[in-house]
Amino acid sequence: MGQDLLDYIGEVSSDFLDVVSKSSKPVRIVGNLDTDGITSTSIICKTLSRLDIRYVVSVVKQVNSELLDALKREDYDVIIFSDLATAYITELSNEFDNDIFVLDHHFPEVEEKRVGKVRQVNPHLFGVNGTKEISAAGISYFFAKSLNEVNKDMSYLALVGAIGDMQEDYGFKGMNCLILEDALSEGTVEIKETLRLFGIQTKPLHKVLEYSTNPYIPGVTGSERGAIKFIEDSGIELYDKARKVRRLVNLSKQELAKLVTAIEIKKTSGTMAESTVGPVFLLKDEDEDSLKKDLREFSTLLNSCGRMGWPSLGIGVCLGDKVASKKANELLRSYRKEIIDALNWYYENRSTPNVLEKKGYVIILAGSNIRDTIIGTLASLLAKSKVYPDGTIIMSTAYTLDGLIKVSLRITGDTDSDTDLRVIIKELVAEGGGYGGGHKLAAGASIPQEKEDIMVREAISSLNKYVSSRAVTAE
Ligand SMILES: [Mn+2]
Repeated sequence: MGQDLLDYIGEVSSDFLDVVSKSSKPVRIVGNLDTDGITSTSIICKTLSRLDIRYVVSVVKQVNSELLDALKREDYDVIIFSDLATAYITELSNEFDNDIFVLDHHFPEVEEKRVGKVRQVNPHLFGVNGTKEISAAGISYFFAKSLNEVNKDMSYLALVGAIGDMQEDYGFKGMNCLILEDALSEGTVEIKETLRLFGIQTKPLHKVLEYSTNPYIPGVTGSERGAIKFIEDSGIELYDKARKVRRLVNLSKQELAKLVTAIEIKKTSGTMAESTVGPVFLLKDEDEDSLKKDLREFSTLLNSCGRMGWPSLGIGVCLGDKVASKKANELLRSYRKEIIDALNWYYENRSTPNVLEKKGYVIILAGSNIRDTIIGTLASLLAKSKVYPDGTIIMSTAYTLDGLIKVSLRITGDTDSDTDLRVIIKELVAEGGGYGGGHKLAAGASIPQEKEDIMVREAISSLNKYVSSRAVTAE
């Protein structure tokens, strides 16, 4: 599985050591702002520290011409990009004289593994699905492992990165399984079969049910009192012998079965509750109430660091810094609040020109009301909820501080469709200026604010065209 890719990573890592040994300067690392970017960057940082190689690191929202200009003015010999720069291979090769390593999994535009002094380590070039089977953290992990087997102890970080990029769906696929095997054999991670509700580690049992939106449990979701009564009615003790509120992970198999049955009965239709029983991945040595215990919560914690403008804290968390972890926990609380504020703004604006609801798509124009790093999360939440029918395209936009509009495209429901949202992004950028890219099911762009009217007009015509062409194919 992915052996060609692993062989190539082996070649690239010795190539890397070779160029580093000839340089007297630190290695320059540039990573992406999201969970996958933060974990992949952290894996590289620790790997270099272990090799006594100095480095300078930054975490950025995206590569653009300003970033490239800034990098050109710097004085380094070797640059590593993690979880970004795939769309800039040609520019990097033409305009830079550095030895460059691009460890990424976004869809490649250049087919060559090496262009001049730029090495491209990308799973897609080896027939490995970089959208579902390995993330940038996974690529960085295999890079780290081929430099030194001791780096296998960071396998769990690669899994956190994969989770951040939504590559975990009741388990892992493809090369992510190889990483999971390493984590299990290292003994860092254990798997538990339980209700896959969020907060099973950190939140009291009744709080987990109160906050559960998937499944939505009538009379329980959104009601603390309802949740407590529901648990008592199911015949499950809410408190342990020490009179402490229990957590979902503390329930026995029988109690878990009771709870699942109770949820099944409470829900009026479907078997959603049953399908929410599945594997959760836990860090063995982490405290029960730590936000790093459940790898999915770990992923959310890092994501909030990035989105709230503190990616360095995320790196600190990955490298095991206690102070960083404490600050990150506080940041997560503010992040959750901002997301709830964003959701409230959306619901309040549904019948205004700020939220254009059309056949097959929705355009959300948040302006300065929602932070540009939160708007994509709002779009993802709406895509996962049942607010719109399956197949609805959600386009959300918000202003950035540097005069741009951040645009995110998502689609509701089935993720295996033929939809390619990058097609629409390309048309928007062609008319409105700026730049864009992403994945088939999650794409984005940055467009100058003065082009907002043109962008909206173009989006409507492009989305209308797209929606009607899909309707024809469907028939
Ligand atoms: Mn990624």
